[in-house]
Formats: sequence, structure tokens, C-alpha cells
Amino acid sequence: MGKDKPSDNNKEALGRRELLKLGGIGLGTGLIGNAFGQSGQKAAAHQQVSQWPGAFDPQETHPPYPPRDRPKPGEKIHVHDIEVTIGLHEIVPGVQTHMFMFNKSYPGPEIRVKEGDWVQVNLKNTSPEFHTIHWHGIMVPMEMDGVPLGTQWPVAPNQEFRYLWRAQPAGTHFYHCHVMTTLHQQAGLVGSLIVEPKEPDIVQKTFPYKREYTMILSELDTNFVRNMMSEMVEMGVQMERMNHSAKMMREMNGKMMGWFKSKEEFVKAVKNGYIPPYLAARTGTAMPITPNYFMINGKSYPMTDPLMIRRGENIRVRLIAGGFMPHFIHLHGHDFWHVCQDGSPLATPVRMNTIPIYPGTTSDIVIQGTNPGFWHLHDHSDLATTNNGQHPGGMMTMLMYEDAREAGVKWEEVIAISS
Ligand SMILES: [Cu+2]
Repeated sequence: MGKDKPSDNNKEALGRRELLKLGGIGLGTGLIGNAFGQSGQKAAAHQQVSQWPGAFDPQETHPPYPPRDRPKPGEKIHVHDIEVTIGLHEIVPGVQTHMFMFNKSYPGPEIRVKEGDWVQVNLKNTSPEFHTIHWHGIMVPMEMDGVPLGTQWPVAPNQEFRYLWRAQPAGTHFYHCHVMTTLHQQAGLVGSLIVEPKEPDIVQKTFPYKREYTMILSELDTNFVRNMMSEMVEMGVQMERMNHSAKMMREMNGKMMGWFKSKEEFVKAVKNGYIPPYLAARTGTAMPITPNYFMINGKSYPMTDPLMIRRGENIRVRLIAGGFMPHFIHLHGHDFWHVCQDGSPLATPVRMNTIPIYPGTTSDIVIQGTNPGFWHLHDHSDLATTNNGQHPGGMMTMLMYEDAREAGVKWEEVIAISS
């Protein structure tokens, strides 16, 4: 359905109008009539059976391009400059928190490229802590994977690192700092990374869409982040006062993170009196991380952005689990199609109205504009729909039909009913 077939659309619209009229005459006016009219329009939702492949090729998980290739002379390279700083972020009015930021924003800027593109990211660290960037879901060469003390030296304050990789595979991915991820990712260092296919993908072919939305889901314990950031800034200031070189700071940081060449060396060090961070920690189990804010793209309800749709329209929504808790995203009044997982199309789309999103995963869903109105879209794990323990808030937004009024939905009446 949709853009390809205007004639079908017209037929649908006509059918809907007639049904609404009938609903109005037979059942009175306003909401009740509309509701009956909509539920009776089963035929309008019918579309041709999809050619979505049910079979799959076991080699689909192979990288489309050799991951260890380097750009050839003359090949275009997309260059992004990303700077890490500490800044103030407002979650909801009256709640500001210091966070790490990619290019002074939380989440970081979206990186959107085409499959096969070369991408160079110049990471500049002007914060007092160490960072890297991990390209989550991308088949990078190992040296570009962004794992501190695993594949690269963490990038020290006032140092830079150049990442270079080829965008593959297509799909919804994200990027985040991989240093002390409990803090650094929670405290802001995450952003979406969309690799568009070179040709329209099976999602576009099956559910033609023009508009799409990206929702990064995350949560934050403001007390934990405040305490950790304060300690860290203080430590950085002290080190600067002591005039440590970047190299020395790097080595010290390695020690603080319990970095040793082998398990044996680590065990020996502990026997000889080295106190690992998990024993020296000031937090530990006495202060578990307890998130009090739950966000979509860095904002909690009511400051979240709504998703806009029109009758007959398909929208693609890219859900990215950018935090450390699972979330269960529920849409009122509709079923939707779960079409992609971790970037790739499912062998068969799954019909749902509540989708679990586990940490580190991405899920693409398609919502079809079949039920005009204003609908809640939220985490069904109730704690996550609060702001500092108060409901409503948190990971919640609205699916809003731009043409709801034309469809006869009376917004004021909805308010009256719900209040
Ligand atoms: Cu970091």
C-alpha cells in the first residue's frame, strides 16, 4: 500500500470516509462513531501478500567487503570530526546533569552513510578522561574496534585518534565509548549509526515509506553519574597540577583499570599487594546503579519528540538500546511489524504490539497508519515511565496522526475522557 499505488489509496480513503459517515449516522457523533467506523474497515488494511523471503542464505553473515581492505587511491572517504567534552545536558526542565558529549550533544550526532562507503572519524578528546569509540555492529578491521587496552590505547586527554573503516553491513547500528562503559556510555557517549543499503531494501519494498525515526533508548542514575564525574574531574585536575605527561597518565590509567599483560601477572600482582579497582571501589554493592531517568534520544517525557504519521502511511522506526537495561516498547491501538534485528532483515517479519529491546541490540519496526488518533508509545516496564520516581515521565512518547482531525478524532474529547 502507499505511495506506489495512488489509485488504491484513493479507494481506501473513500471507503474510510463512507464508513465514518455510516458510523456517524448509526451510532451518534464523536468518538464512539469514529471508533466503530475505524474498526469496521478491515478491507482498507488489506494489501498484497509480501514476497519477503522466508528462506535465507547462511553466508548472509559474511562481510559484503573484505574487512581488512584499505581505501584505494581516488576512493571517496567520508570524514567526521568528533570531539569529546564534558557539558551540561537537560533531561527535563529543571534537571540538568554533567555528561560526556560527542560534539556537545547527547546523544552524539547521527552518522548516516551508505553501505560500502569509507568512513574516517577523527576523535579528539578534550575531556579530562580517557575514551575510545566502538562501532557497534560494524564489521571493522580489528584495529578500529575501539576496545581500550584490547585493540588500541585509550585516547588520553588532549590526544586524537583516527578511525577508518568501511560501512558494512547495511542497517541500524550505533557507536559508543568503550572505556568504563557503565559510566562513559551512561554518561552520554552514544550515538546512532545508520548504514543505508545501496538499493532500496526489502523493508522499503514491502512497506514503502518516506519518513523514518530513530529512537535511542537509555537510562541514567543522576546520583551515580554526578559522583563519578566529580571524582574524575578532581582526579584529572590533580594530575594536571602534578604536571603528568600524557604518557604517564595513560600508564596510570592502565593500572587503575587493572590492566596486566596476562592473567598470571594479574594474580601475582594481587598476591603482592595490588588492590584491584573492584576492591578499592568507593561504590560497589553499597551503592548499586539505580536509574532515575529513562530517555528517548536524551529526553524524558514530556520532553520526548512525538512520531508523526498520516493515514495510509508507513513509518520505519529504528529502536536502539543505548543503555544497560532491557526495555519493552509498547504501542497503543496498533500492531506493528518487527522487520529487522541488529540491522538485518528478519527471515520473516513478526507482528507485535510490544517489543523487547535488550542492551546492545537494535530493532527496526514498521508502523502502519491504520488507526487515526494520538497514541502512547512507551516502555511497558513501569519504572521506566517515571521521572525521579514520579509517573508519568521517562521512556514515553506519542504516535500522532497529522490528519487525525480530518478523520474525525476529537482531541478535546479524548482529553476529557482521560482526565
Ligand atoms: Cu569514554
